Amino acid sequence: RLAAAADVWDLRTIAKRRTPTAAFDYVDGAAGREITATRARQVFHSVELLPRILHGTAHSDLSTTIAGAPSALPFGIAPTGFTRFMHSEGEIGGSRAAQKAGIPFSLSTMGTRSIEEVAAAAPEGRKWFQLYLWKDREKSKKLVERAAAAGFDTLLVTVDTPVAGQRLRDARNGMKIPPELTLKTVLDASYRPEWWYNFLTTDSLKFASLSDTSADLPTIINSMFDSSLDFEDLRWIRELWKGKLFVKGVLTTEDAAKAKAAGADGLVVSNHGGRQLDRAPIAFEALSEVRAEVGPEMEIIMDSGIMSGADIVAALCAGADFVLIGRAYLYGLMAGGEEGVSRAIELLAKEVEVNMQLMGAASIKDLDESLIRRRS
Ligand code: FMN
Repeated sequence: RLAAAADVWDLRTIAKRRTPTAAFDYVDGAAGREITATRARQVFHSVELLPRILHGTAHSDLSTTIAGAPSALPFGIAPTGFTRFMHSEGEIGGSRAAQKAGIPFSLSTMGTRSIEEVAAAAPEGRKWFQLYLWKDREKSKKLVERAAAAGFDTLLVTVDTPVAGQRLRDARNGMKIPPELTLKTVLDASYRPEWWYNFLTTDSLKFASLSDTSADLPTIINSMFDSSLDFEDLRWIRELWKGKLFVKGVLTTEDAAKAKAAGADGLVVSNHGGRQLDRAPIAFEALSEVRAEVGPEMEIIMDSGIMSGADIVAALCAGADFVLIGRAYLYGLMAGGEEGVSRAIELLAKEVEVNMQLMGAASIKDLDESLIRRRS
């Protein structure tokens, strides 16, 4: 079944069938009217990739370096919370698939496996840790220290979540973490017995950093994290973390300049997949001005809206050094655990490769503005 999935959209179709509505919608949905999330995908439809004929590109090399170390592919896995809610293999499946593919895996502060468990699952893989700043600063400090001790090489500090975005699908579904057994969830589950079997027979109901009481997501996020976070805090984290540090959630040139001044090694230009501020700018469109602001040396990672290898190629041409995939990987996870994530990575990698060959690009560094054209 996974082998028959010809692209990430096919994995999404399988995921939808196999996952309870509340879990699928938590992944698939976004904030408000989902305007930013929708545009984040649509924007790629108006980018032309320019073919170069008779360019002698027999082979395209997809490997690159990011945050001071190699990656076999120009994309990695974005940090996502509550991943075992999507599939019982959760972060273990994701990190193993990433290790196998030779790409970085990012573990979220809201992850459902511990830093040490992920390190043990993928000892050879590159691991990044995503930090949300806790109200209790000691907790943040301890997490950062544990990530360093466990061999995580890069810290992503997410700054676009001072409060939880308003995700209307979750509100309508009455989505709770861990899920509550209600008539609605039990009925929904009767269509997806395998998901519930996996969920109830592993220790999936226990989430790493949370209590066992069931609550909706805004309550969880707003009670744990500090909405008064500012650039002083970023400087404090910069002092704590000796590895590479990227600020995740930058969309304007002003913020890019401030993050650089605060000592960030790189930026993740991202609108959180449209899950935070609906009507926020589109990451892809922000790329060239952010690049112009911070200069060619600072590394820029882009995410939000990536569903195909063509999207990845377009982002790299527009000024990103690297791309993260959020939902594209989670659709794979929901469709088939670790194997599904591997399938998503494989499909995207093949699409990147074929596009590069058709565009006459032999390596990732060949991808630049001259190979795309934006149509209005
Ligand atoms: N970003 C974080 O920094 N921390 C998180 O805990 C987190 N959880 C997420 C959970 C889900 C279900 C999804 C879909 C995204 C989450 N994100 C989180 C955002 C992703 O890291 C990434 O920015 C986003 O998914 C990119 O957009 P895309 O899904 O269109 O690829």
